[in-house]
Amino acid sequence: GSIGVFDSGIGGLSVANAICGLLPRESLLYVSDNRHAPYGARTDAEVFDFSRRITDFLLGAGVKLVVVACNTATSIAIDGLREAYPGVPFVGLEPAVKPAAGGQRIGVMATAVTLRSPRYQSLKERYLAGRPVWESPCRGLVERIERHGAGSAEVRAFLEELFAEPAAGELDTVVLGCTHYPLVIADIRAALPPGVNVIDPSGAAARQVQRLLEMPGFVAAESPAPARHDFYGTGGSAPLQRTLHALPALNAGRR
Ligand code: DGN
Repeated sequence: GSIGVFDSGIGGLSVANAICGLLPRESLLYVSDNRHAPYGARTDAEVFDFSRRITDFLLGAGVKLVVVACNTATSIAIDGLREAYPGVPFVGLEPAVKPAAGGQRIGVMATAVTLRSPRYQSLKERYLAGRPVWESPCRGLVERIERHGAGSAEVRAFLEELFAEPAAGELDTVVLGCTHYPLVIADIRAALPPGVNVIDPSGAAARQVQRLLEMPGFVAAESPAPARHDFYGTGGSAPLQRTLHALPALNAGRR
């Protein structure tokens, strides 16, 4: 079986790319639910329903593990998914608050849904209690990344303006709490002063997948077979196509 990965759009490709870098023999099946994006603008019930339908599709295609490569869907749906699919291993994505704890002036970029979710609130309580944290729902950034991609004038202008907010002044640590943001990490770094610690959780998520696959019951991918990477977009594939060009490792296994 392959590894199932889904997001509301192309954001989860940042996670898929990290998985592929760490586990190059594993095949991937990726779903971009761009017909229903952005999830940040949906009700909790809708996000849960989309997540269930995608999980059904992935399991029907024989995946051995499901990566919820979307902070928004994780914060709303992962508990319900684990309950609804007993025995299916799920890996979720959450704002990497713990590794940010060493910072003095911490910023968290995530969707509004993630920022107000009890899961994020309790992570913050646990690791950053009493510290001032600058939070931005980055309204419109996911759409700009989907539409225009990394390095575009639209994304760059958005980030310049975002970090020019007085409240964002002198950040030394920035948490990427939405899987779309690592796709534009170079633009984020360019918009910040040098030396800011930008935390991308996709490597940690990939290691979590690796740990799960090492547990008894999983069959390791066979070495001679080349890994296969399949991508579906529920609302068309243009953003996927464009983004995959920039991710050669994923592109190489594309069928
Ligand atoms: N990529 C999703 C996340 O990590 O939260 C958000 C995209 C969206 O639908 N707003």
